[in-house]
Amino acid sequence: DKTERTFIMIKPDAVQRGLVGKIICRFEEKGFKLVAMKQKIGSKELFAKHYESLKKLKFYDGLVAYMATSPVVAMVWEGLGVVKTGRLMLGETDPAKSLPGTIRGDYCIEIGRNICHGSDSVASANDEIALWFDDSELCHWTPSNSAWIYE
Ligand code: YYY
Ligand code: MG
Repeated sequence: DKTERTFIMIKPDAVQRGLVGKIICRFEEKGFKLVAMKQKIGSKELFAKHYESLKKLKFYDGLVAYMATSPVVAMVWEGLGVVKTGRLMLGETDPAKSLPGTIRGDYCIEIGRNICHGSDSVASANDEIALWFDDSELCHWTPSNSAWIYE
């Protein structure tokens, strides 16, 4: 339903490259609702948990170290089908396989510098939102344009 939520993170490379506004803009213009947002330098412990499901993979240690080097922007977006649509908007994990028009297809080149994260299922979205945000940080609000986005 319309209250489905996803966790979207603007990674250190995108913050350093000044792409924060452009990435936020994609989700805003689509019509999704911003529920929470913060910039933060995450600890290695936080990223170790965030990427726990990838622990056995060879790039895991480097990924965790890299993500903790510089600020990220963590966000919660809400809307109908936002988990799946959010992933489509991001593109493929490998920017080289991402179509133009997707965020990764338009703004990056290498898999290890793919500028954004998006939850891959409703269950992982809920886990990631709980890892990154307190309930008190999630805004309960009704955008004034809701009736013009949903019929
Ligand atoms: O969900 P998504 O970010 O698209 O990919 P994951 O398979 O969850 O991997 C997380 C993250 O790890 C990916 O965005 C870049 C990095 N990574 C990598 O550096 N090298 C790989 N071969 C695969 C993933
Ligand atoms: Mg993933």
